[in-house]
Amino acid sequence: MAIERTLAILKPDCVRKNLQGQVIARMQKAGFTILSMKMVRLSPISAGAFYAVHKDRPFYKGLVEFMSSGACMPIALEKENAVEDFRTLIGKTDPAEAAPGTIRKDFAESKGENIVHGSDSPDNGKSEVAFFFSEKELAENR
Ligand code: IDP
Ligand code: MG
Repeated sequence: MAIERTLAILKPDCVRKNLQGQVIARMQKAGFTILSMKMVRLSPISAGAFYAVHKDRPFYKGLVEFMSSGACMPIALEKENAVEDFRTLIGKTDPAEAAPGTIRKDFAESKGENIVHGSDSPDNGKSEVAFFFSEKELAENR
C-alpha cells in the first residue's frame, strides 16, 4: 500500500467543545503521522473555496457559514492508505449512521456539525493539504 497524505480539519464545533486533544489522540493511536497543523479562522470566501465542489448543493450556504463561524484546525496527516483509513476512523458524514467507536459517532451533533473533515481520495488529499500548507512546512517536519 502506498504512503498517502490526507487532510483533516478539526471543525469549529470540535474547537468550541475543546475536543481537539481527544480527536488528535485518536489519530495518533490509529498510526497517523502529523506532518503539520495550525489554527485558522476561515473567511466565508476561503471556506467557500475549500468546499467549492459542493457549491450547488442545498447545504452549501450553511456549510460555509458553519466553517467560518469560529477557529478550525487543519492537520496534514501521512500514513499508508491514509485516505481510506482516516475515513474509517471518522465514520460516515451523518453521525447517526456512523459506526460505533468512530470520531463522528462519539462526538458529532449532526450531519452538518460533524467535528472533523477528511479528504475523500488520494488526489484530493494532496490538493487539500496544499490548500493549507506549503511543501516547505510539511517537509521540514518529517
Ligand atoms: P464528508 O465530510 O463526509 O466527506 P461531504 O458529502 O463531502 O461529507 O460533505 C461535506 C460536509 O458538508 C459534511 O462533512 C457536512 O459538514 C456538510 N454536509 C454534507 N451533507 C450535508 C447535509 O445533508 N446537511 C447538512 N450538512 C451537510
Ligand atoms: Mg467530503
